[in-house]
Amino acid sequence: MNQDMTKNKVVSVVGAGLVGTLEACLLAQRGYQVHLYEYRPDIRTLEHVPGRSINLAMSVRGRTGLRAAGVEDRVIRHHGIPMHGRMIHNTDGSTRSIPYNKDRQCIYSVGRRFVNEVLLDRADELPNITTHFSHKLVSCKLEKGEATFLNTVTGEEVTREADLLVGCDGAYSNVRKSMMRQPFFNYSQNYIPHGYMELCIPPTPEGEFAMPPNYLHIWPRGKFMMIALPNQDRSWTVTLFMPFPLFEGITASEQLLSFFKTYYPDAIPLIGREKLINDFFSNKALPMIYVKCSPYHVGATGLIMGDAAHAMVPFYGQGMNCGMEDCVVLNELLDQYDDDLAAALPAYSAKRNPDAEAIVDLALYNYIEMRDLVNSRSFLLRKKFDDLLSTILPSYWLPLYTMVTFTRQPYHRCIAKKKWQDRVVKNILSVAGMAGVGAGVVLAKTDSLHTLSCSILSQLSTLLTKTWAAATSVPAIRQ
Ligand code: FAD
Ligand code: EGO
Repeated sequence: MNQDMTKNKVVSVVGAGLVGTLEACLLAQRGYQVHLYEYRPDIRTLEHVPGRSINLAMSVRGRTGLRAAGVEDRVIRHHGIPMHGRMIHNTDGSTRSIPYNKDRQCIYSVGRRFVNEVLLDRADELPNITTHFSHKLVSCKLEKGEATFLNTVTGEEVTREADLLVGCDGAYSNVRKSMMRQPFFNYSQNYIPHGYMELCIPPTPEGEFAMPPNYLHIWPRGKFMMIALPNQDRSWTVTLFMPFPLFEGITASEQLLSFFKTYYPDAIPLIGREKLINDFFSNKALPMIYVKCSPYHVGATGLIMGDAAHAMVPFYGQGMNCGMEDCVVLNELLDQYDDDLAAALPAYSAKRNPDAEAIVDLALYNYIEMRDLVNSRSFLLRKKFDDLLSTILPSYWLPLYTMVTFTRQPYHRCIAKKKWQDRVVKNILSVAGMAGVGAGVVLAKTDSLHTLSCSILSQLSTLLTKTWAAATSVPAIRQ
């Protein structure tokens, strides 16, 4: 790291959420003079933080980001609850659990607020970060690194010109909005028909978790689905996903109860009948959006990261993880280019865009898969099938979820490998089919047994050749 290149450079980071605060820390560690601006007041001073999803699933990509800022242990040890597998809830109230894998790998349930606070505390430890809360970005000139903020306490407007302006201002990013005027900037946003609502399972009267705590609980029901992640206070945050018209169709308490009796009977006593009714009708179902755009930079002076660059639907638990990995990738490129922003920013866009779009697609694909898994049995079956193959071929057959969640292989390579796996499975199935036909012929014409076994053998050798060809055509398969 070349502190001479950075110590006189000023960076404005917009948004002190999970990604902005981490990015501010990493830039400050490199020596930049960082100004971190946040629309909200300092969440550490608030009793209740308004906004989305209370807890999140943190996996290896997010942890790598936290480690770079020196706070991985603080977050994981003090605020993380390990989840070693999923627990699937059937409509009859019975449950089945499947561990993530044999090596006791796990994901962690972390409170959004805790993670944000640890990162803000870390930012305070770095003398070259100045935080500005209650500052709302109102406009910016990316090609000059300039941004204007409204101080929502005093009503004053302040403008800062910086060497670099980094937009980490979330899915509805204002920084991104101003990128849209740049030529060759491509952008798309889509809403999905589902909304989500957060409910809560309180601790038992004894102050214990009401369900086994070290699992991600899932109620797969086709078009509706529900999950629950544990909180540090031994409550659970339950997230109900369903199409908006269905949310809107539930207008009376009896309707809600009969819906839950049919699909989530075991959840009624856990949440509590009265609390369920209260919380459901005092909450609002929230929309889910995904965003793709490129490039992520403007010259050597503007950049967007995190949800601002690639908001995704939450069905893979990767939004925060991907955003934190963004910070790691940029850090590596700044190392590589000796903090020459004119070189590092285009390299970042080029490197990160295929991976960010890959996980946006994967999350969407999972949304469709989850929607089609109408019952717990189909969910379990699919997971067992994945596990079987990775037991047979442990070194290079990892289930997609495992690759995405427990490795740092680039997301686009996870997709390439999954496509290769699907081709292999298809070939195996087609050979098995042909063998089946062959067996039929054997029964009919026992005297042609020899011919037939020759034909099966030749099919098998074709399969092996194809599999080998496919394996060697994806260089990523052999790490
Ligand atoms: P944000 O967290 O949105 O932060 C943006 C910040 O910018 C905010 O503090 C905001 O106040 C500030 N801001 C906005 N506009 C302005 C402005 N004009 N001026 C100044 N400041 C501004 N991810 C996971 O990895 N695992 C999960 O399990 C998971 N579950 C999820 C469940 C749900 C229901 C949802 C909706 C998302 C989930 N995510 C999950 C995704 C995760 O929440 C996001 O990817 C992550 O919060 C992105 O961080 P960010 O810092 O880019 O944006
Ligand atoms: C066959 C079976 C194919 C988020 C199952 C694919 C997602 C998908 C929203 C879980 C875990 C963290 C999550 C698994 C699949 C978070 C997650 C999964 C949900 C919903 C979620 C898994 C927050 C998909 N990880 N996951 O395998 O455990 O499998 F159910 Cl609705």
